[in-house]
Amino acid sequence: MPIERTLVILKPDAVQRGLVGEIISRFEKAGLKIVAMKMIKATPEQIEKFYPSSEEWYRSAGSKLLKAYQELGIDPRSKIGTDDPVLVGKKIKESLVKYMTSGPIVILVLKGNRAVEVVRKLVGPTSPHIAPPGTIRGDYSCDSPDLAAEEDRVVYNLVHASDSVAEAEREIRFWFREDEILD
Ligand code: YYY
Ligand code: MG
Repeated sequence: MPIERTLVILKPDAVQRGLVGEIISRFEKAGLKIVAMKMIKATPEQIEKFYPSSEEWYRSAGSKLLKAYQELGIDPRSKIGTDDPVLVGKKIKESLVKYMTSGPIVILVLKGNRAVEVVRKLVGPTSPHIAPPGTIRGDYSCDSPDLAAEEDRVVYNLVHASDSVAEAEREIRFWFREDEILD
């Protein structure tokens, strides 16, 4: 069945910059249906639990940042004090907690044909400076990992989107009761 549900979070920078309508509109125009939505100010405990604390997640996020530094010609040790992917991933998670709790967020469940993959495509790659024009991150941000590191934070990339069908179901259950999701 190609009909899927996926979880999207409009992060504090999207809300603060007044981009909520603009971003939701892109998902709607692509044919996805909003089946649940709420606005909250997340607690550090919620964000800590929402992003996995597994070595696999740390390594994946850390490796992505190390690759970005390499492409930008930057020595990771000068920016974040280590080049160990797992340690870098742990630092990313700490900064993510600060970022995601810095203001209100909007959480949505979107439903549609191959929703997980389609939403990731509309959102674009993690770093806005690489995200192509036409993607949400590419069109509304030019942040990059080197700039973020100068200011001791993660990249402000406006949107979270689930990256697999299994993760999407876990993430949806994390924020919504089944009776809060419409069909
Ligand atoms: O799925 P996506 O949001 O594109 O990236 P993840 O690897 O899941 O990381 C989650 C979150 O962490 C990312 O949106 C910003 C921050 N981050 C970062 O600033 N730099 C990285 N190299 C990896 C992650
Ligand atoms: Mg992710």
